[in-house]
Amino acid sequence: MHQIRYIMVGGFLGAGKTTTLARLAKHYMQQGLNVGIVTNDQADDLVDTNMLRSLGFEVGEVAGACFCCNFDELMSTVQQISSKTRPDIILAEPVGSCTDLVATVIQPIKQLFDAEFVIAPYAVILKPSHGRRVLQNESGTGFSPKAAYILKKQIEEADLVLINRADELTQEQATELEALIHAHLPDRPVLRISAKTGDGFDSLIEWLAQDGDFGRRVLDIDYDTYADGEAELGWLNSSVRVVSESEFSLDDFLLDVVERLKQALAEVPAEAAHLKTIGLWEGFFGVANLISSENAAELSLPSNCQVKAVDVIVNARVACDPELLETLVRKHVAEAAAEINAAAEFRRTQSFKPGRPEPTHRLSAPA
Ligand SMILES: Nc1nc2c(ncn2[C@@H]2O[C@H](COP(=O)(O)OP(=O)(O)O)[C@@H](O)[C@H]2O)c(=O)[nH]1
Ligand SMILES: [Mg+2]
Repeated sequence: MHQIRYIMVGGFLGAGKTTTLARLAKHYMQQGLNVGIVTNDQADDLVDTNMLRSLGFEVGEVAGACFCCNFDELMSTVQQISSKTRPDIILAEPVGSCTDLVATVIQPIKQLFDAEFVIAPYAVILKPSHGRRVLQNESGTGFSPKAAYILKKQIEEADLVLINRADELTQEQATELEALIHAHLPDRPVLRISAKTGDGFDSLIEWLAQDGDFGRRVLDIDYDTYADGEAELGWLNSSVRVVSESEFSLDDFLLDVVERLKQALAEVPAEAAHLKTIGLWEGFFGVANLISSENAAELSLPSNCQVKAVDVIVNARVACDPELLETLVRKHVAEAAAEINAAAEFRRTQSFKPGRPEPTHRLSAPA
């Protein structure tokens, strides 16, 4: 029977999951394999889905609840992809504030859909900026201890921990991060990668190709702490049409939105876990990101195009009240638009605190 290799890559908000999956998808497709990607969020209008589709990948989306709480939809989304492309590989990106995915996603796939899937090693990305501060138990991480608990639990259930953004780290910084991981998780395999440059991907691909009994590290986890930690994040997904009388640079506009929000959040202060925006118009697209207060706003995928109108999606996950987040997003998108003599029409905005995770399944005895 044709079996699908299920590769899920976890990690905190802004760790580099989507960038990693896009690079892996490209690699597997170049090998002649059929690949489907499944994205996930608590609400609709995902930057990730739009970006991955714009890059030409086959993407299914589970929106409205995380994989663990909407397991059946994860499986039906995989089935939909299967009916179109007969995938050899499914790449899945869970929500960056989720953990306990071994017990609630991997083990249910293994135990309920054993004949259809092969489970690859579960790799979890450590985000250097927040990761270092959390693992050092530093105060002033921008997150409460409960939100920090989630980041720690995420790497605890990994078969393989990935230190991403190796392109930005000195040898010393990478060694320090590795030592911090090993202080928490002695003997856990750690790999340094850069999803941006592709460094370390040969080893990652070798790792992911292994057959074996992976995805078995079921967590001992306190769901009250986990739920409280998640609920401390303000979540916002907005879609906005921006129209001007004259042409403007799409890339400058996207970067301006993120820079204005970075500054506004620093004034509150409120720590951004991940703030991203995509602008789409007539097949062109650009993406801008902010992943922490200590990183610069960056144009991660330039469109290199001038437009008079653009559909913009903003996804923000910030340690603050969702109403405040919505106020700031509306204000600064409107101001960035006014700067280029454009009008911003907010079409749909969802802002909220994530609800308590209530997994569909929780299988604590590994198969
Ligand atoms: N410099 C650098 N930037 C990266 C790397 N991986 C991801 N990024 C950037 O980090 C931001 C968040 O990445 P993304 O893949 O969206 O993170 P996700 O939230 O985990 O899916 C984007 O701006 C990426 O371009 C990397 O290895 N090096
Ligand atoms: Mg992502």
